[in-house]
Amino acid sequence: MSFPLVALGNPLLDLQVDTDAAYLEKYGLKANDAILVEEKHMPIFKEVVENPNKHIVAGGAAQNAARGAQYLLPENSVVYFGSVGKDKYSELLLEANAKAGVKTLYQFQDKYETGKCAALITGHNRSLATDLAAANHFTPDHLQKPENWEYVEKAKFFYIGGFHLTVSPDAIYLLGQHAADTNKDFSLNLSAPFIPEFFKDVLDKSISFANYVIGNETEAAAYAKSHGLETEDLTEIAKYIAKEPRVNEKKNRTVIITHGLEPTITVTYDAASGNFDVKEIPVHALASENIKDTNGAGDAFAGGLLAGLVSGDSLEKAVDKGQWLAKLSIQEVGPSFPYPRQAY
Ligand code: 26A
Repeated sequence: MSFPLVALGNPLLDLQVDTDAAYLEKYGLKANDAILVEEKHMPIFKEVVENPNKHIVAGGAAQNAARGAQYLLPENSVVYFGSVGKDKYSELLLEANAKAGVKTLYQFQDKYETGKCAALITGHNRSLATDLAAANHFTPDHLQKPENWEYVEKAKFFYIGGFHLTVSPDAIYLLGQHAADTNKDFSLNLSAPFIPEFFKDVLDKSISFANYVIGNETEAAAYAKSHGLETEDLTEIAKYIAKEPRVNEKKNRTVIITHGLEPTITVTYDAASGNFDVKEIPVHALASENIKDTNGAGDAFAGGLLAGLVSGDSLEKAVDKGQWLAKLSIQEVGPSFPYPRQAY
């Protein structure tokens, strides 16, 4: 029982439904985006629940990645932290994590319901509208409880969902400082354009602890904009992120940017030599007719990548595991993986 990987994020239940452009427009949503809901979006949840064609599946970006990483890793490899309500929704999430083999260490809230995300699918796009509810009330003292901190101390690798930047920066810094002090790996996902756009300072501080930063092309573009970079070139943006200050100067930083069906870009900045190592790694394309939906594709990529990195694979192989797992996940409904387990 070693549990090398500890992940932190917002546990959510996904209420997924196929819809159309008119419905998204009615609520001012973009086809491919992730937002936190405002009052005007609240009817969406009732409307999705009442839809006979809805799917209710375990979600939460980092939780999906945790299940994904455990899919490829030996038993008892992944621990997940987040905050939920004491309700049937959290029971469902616990069940999904148990099935995937993820050890779940939730903080339970008395006064709030488990968070939910309306995953509105149009073609190969997904619009995610989230009501964090209990997930918004995670506090760092939950990590510090001796029975939980034990897992932090045992871990070798941390993964933070960027979405959690809106919830508990102090929990992220606590894990980041621990990783820096003990020379462990610390990874962070940018998660959505609104994170670099509206949480720039928290993001910069979180990145200072990270030796792996993961994102996609729209998140990289939002990062470039919020940091005043005069480039839209993904490799240049990745170089900038890779070179930002590091708390743990013993580890170089690698930035991994996915780009749909275009090759994944990785940039590692070697601080000692001042050189950048740039790689382009092809994706595992899937015939369009075999795609069920892309909800959770990025999380599956992150999960496979983490599994590879935790196992000590080369960066190329770890990225390939990410591509492989993303390809499996987009053939399932929602952020899910096929069972019985397939071998990489
Ligand atoms: C704070 N927000 C907006 C969120 C999320 C989120 N996970 C954490 N925090 N908004 C959407 N998701 C999750 O992203 C997955 C797809 O990548 C959804 O629950 C969905 O499973």
